[in-house]
Amino acid sequence: MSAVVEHKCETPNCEKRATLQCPTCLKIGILGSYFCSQDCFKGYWKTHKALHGIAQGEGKLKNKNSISGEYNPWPFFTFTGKLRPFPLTQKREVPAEIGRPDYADHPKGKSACEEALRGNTAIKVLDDDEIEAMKVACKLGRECLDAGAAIIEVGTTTDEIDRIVHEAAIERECYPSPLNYYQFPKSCCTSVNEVICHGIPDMRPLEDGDICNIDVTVYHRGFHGDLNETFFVGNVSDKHKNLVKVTYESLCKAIEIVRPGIKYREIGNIIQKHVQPHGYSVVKSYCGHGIHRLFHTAPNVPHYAKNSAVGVMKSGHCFTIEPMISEGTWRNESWPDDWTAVTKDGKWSAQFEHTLLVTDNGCEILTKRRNENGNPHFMDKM
Ligand code: EYF
Ligand code: CO
Ligand code: CO
Repeated sequence: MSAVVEHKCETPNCEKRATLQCPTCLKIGILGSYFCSQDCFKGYWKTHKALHGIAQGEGKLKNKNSISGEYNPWPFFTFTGKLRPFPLTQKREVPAEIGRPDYADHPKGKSACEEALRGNTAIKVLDDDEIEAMKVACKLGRECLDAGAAIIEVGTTTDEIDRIVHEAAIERECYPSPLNYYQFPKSCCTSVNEVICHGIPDMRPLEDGDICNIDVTVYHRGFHGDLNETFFVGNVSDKHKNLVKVTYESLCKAIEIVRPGIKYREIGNIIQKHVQPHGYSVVKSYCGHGIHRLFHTAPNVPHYAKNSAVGVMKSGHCFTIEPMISEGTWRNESWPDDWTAVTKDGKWSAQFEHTLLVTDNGCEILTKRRNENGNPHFMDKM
C-alpha cells in the first residue's frame, strides 16, 4: 500500500530531505523527482534534464547513456538486484462516462464488495449472461495487452506502455482495473527482470536483454478480465529465454487439468512438478484468484505444491492461474513503495496469466490470444 513518503534529494550522495520540485517536471507531469535546494537542483541539472527528454519523446530514449541510473528515492534501502526505480508520471484520468468499480473513487482504493466477502470460500457459479459478459471483458483485456505488446522494444519506458494500455482500455469503454485498486497508482503492472509482480510503470527505458511482464486487467460493464505475458526486450540470453518458456509451459500444463471435479489445490502440484526439475522455484506469496464482478475473490489458487487451497472446480466458475517462477529463491520482498515485489536474491522471475471459465468438459481460456495459433508473443522471438 502507498504511504505518505518523505522524499530525499535526487542528487547522488546528498541524503537531505527534499521538498522542491523541478518546474519542468511539474509542467510535463513527472512525479517523484525532488531536490533539497536550488544548489543541488542546478548542480544535477545536466543529468536530471534527460528525464524531460524521455517524457517528451513519447516514452522513447534511444541513447540510454543520457540518463543517470542514480535517481534513488530510498538511499537507505538495499536493493536485491540491479533494477532501480525511476520517477512516475501523474495519475491518468478515466472519462466519467466509463463505468467504474467501487474502489475507483474510494480514498484508500478499498473495494467494499470484495471486503464484504473476505474469508468467504464459496465460489460463484456464473449464469449465461454473466458468462457472456466475462467473455467480452476478457477479449477486451486481451486487446489492451496486445496494444502494450506492440510497443515493447529497447528504449520504450514502462510508463509509455501504461499510457498505451490506459488509452486502449478507454477506447474500448473499459476502466483499467489496477488504477486506484488499494491506491495502486497506474493502469497496469509492468514487472522487469527480478520484479516478480506489481511493478509500477515508470520512466525507466527498457534495456537490451530485459524481460518485462505486462499485467492487464480491465473492467467492462461490471466484469473484470485479467491476463499477463512476459516479453523479451531486444536480445535476451538463452538462460532467461528458458525461464520464460518453462514458466509458460507450467501455465499450459495447469490449464490442461482444469475441469469439473478437480480440486483447486491440484494446480500447484502440476506447476511445481514442471518447473522444479529445471532448478526453478515457485513464488508462494501471490496466487491466482476468482474473478468476475470482483477483481479478487474465492477461490484462492496457490501455484506451489502441497498447498491447502479450498474448493472443487464446477462448470461456471471463473478464475485465474498466474504462476510466478523464479530462477533462484521463491522468497520475495517489497521495495519501499510497498507494491513492487522482487526476488530476495535478485535473480529473475517470469509470469503468465489467463482468466479461465470451467465448462462441462474442461475449460475455456477467455483471455487467449486470437492469432493463428494462440501462442503468446515471446514465442515469435524464440
Ligand atoms: C493489497 C495490490 C494490492 N493485485 C493483483 C493491488 O491479480 C492481479 N494480477 O494478476 C493483481 C493486479 C494488481 C493488484 C494491481 C494492483 N494490485 C498489489 C500489491 C499488494 C496489494 O496489497
Ligand atoms: Co493480472
Ligand atoms: Co490476477
